[in-house]
Amino acid sequence: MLHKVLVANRGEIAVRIIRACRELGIRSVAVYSEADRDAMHTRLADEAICIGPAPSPQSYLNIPAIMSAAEISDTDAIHPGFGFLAENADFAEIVMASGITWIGPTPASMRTMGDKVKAKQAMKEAGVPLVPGSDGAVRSVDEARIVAREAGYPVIVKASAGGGGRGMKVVHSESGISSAFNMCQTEAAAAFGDDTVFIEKFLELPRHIEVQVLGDKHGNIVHLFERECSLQRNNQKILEEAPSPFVDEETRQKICAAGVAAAKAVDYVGAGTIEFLMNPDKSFYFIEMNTRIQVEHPVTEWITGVDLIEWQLRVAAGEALAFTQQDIKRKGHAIECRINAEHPFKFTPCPGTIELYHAPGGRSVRVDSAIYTGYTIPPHYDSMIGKIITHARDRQKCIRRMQRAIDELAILGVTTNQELHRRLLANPAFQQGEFNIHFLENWLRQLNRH
Ligand code: MV4
Repeated sequence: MLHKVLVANRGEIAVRIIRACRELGIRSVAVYSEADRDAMHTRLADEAICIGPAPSPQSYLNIPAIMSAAEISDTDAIHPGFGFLAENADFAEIVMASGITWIGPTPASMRTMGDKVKAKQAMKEAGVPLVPGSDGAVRSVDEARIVAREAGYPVIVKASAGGGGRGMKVVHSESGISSAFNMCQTEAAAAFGDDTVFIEKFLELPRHIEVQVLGDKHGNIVHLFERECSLQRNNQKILEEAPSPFVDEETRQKICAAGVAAAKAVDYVGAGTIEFLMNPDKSFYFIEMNTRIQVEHPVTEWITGVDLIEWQLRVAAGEALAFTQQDIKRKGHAIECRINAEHPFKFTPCPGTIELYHAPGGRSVRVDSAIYTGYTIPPHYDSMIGKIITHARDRQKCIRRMQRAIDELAILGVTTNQELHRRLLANPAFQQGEFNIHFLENWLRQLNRH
């Protein structure tokens, strides 16, 4: 097994990884910026090394500083968490070239999935359903016009190097195709240094459903069912759950098999997520794969009993999965509410000092956070300061449990989105499971009008 893991991240995910290491008897090394001297991950790790000033390009994205910290601490593996360097294949390669174990997939898997045109080609060959549209890159306005007419409007023009909602343009009729194509190409070149774009039919009322997969270095790959991630705003998820209230057993079997096929197509190692869009008729299509652990992994951990961070560490060390697909059973329902230090309805960030923090507890309530009374949230990073996760036998009980957990939560000194969660959990459409990726934004527009 691994002896010492450097955690190249901060916040609640760094704490989550440090805790997993401690339970496995692995020493942990935190790296921190000058703004994170008093951060929980800095305090909780066995060792902590300052890697630079507050701005992330000079600290959490500073590869030479992180590699120096790995060297002086005699680290034998690096866990990137999510965000920052987690999906940077060059970083993974540098780590491995230094004789350090990379806790994640191969750089080749990361590169294929990071390039959406390449990813879609691999998925096509693997028989994973794709959104109708261009077969690969679209190179000219004339080609764009032909492809869009064939797919039927509305269409969406996407940057191949984009993802997570960056570099996309929706086009409603042929009059808009040339400017959308040109803008998307120009913006992609500027933002990603790659002007490759492709076109898909724009799905108007889809849900965002994703499949968790886990692979080892011996060719074994399993899925851990799906998560419902439609409740988002500006491509930031607010509340996630597992299983999806919309997915029936037959559809579940199909979408999870598609997730495994997608992972197998790139010989996937570690924890990964295949994102799909699902239409109201339950047809579903691959959109992208995230080659990292995700924020919402706890809901999957709770319905399956599998510790995903533990298995990231084990498979990185070369262990084979100790279970097969048939061993993984789904039990009950789990919901996660992301707690952000921001205005609950305007979404402006609210950094500052937490004067009082009281976490909810009790039966089947989990809190993953990196805050404490007296902690000052720095303004330099993400506004997500923690997550509350609840589990129960069924969705209704799980919602009730989350309502009582949100009511117990007390954070004074900074404004959080606690009130947004209270309102959302009480919403009849949410309670009925009747929503798609546009629901939250439409509902907020209504709320803000009154
Ligand atoms: C789409 C789509 C509709 N049709 N593709 C946004 C994030 C990136 N992962 C892909 N995205 C979308 N791709 C087609 N063909 C709508 C979105 C989309 C979206 C997807 C998932 C979750 C939230 C979203 C919010 C806006 C748009």
